[in-house]
Amino acid sequence: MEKAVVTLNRFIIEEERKHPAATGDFTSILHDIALAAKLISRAVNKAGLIDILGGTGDENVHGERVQKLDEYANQVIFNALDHGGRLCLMASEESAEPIPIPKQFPKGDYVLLYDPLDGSSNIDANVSIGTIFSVHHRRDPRHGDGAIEDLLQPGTRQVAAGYVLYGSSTMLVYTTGMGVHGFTLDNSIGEFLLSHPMIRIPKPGKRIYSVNEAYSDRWSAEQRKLVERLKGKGRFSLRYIGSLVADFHRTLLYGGLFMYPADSSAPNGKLRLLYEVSPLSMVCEQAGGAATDGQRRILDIVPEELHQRVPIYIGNQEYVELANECIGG
Ligand code: P6P
Repeated sequence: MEKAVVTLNRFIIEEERKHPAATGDFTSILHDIALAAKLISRAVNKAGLIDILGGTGDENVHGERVQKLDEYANQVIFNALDHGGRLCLMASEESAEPIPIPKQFPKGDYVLLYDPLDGSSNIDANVSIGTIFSVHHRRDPRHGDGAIEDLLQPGTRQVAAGYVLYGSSTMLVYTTGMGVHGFTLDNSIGEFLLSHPMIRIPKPGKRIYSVNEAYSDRWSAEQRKLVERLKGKGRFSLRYIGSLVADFHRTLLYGGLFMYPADSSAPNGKLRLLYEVSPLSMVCEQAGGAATDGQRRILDIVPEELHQRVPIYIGNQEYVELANECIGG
């Protein structure tokens, strides 16, 4: 008998059956995220063929040049999730303010925060890029529109987190707190199929450290000491793609330590807490790894603003603990 082909939908429904409290809301949210991922994957894979490369000339809230695919991905995710009646508010890296659910649609009990297309500066070079998402339950069971406090929640409160990697294949990796599961898009049938059940970060992890060493002149003495200590632990390789989802996915599957530290020009690092670092930290912890800002567990950090940045040390526990020792003192 051939092994059953487990689609994302089948997997989510089977997971939902294990949890009587599950209302099906999350099933619907993940289904809609998967639809958006398929549409973005199609556009990313065609990017070289249609005039969608290059900038729009516009800039996003962070003053970064917005690539056309960024805009497309941002719109696709909003359009896939604005009408399902499960969300009461959204937030995107591409939008300065929270994104309300259009008044003609019902409001639900969850909020979605997302980076629609991270690593977009790599689009023209055909380097893997990704979407990152984080789902929280609204803070209190009032109904109607959500509010900023529904978005500013610590990572420990995430009900789901994950990412989509648009690379040699398109993978969706997510967790709802019961392990990490990876699905690979089979374009011939348009389905995400379970390809990596219960992902665990290898222990011991490969001796890989991942950081942009070009900035070492701007690092603290403690950061420089950490990299020297890592190198001193035996032959390490440096791998840095410069696309967060790709660097994180490699760290999750091979082990190692990914870092985006604070430095003299970026006192809180570059990566955003709510829709980049926090969801990836939940995935990493659920796979047996760890994630800190050099001192605090990422998931414990209570956000103060929507686009807040944090330094990140994420990967094998032993390497993250070494980072805490060096950075946190
Ligand atoms: P740097 C891509 O622009 C990004 O936001 C992340 O995907 C990536 O990890 C980081 O920036 C790379 O930044 O400063 O090393 O070029």
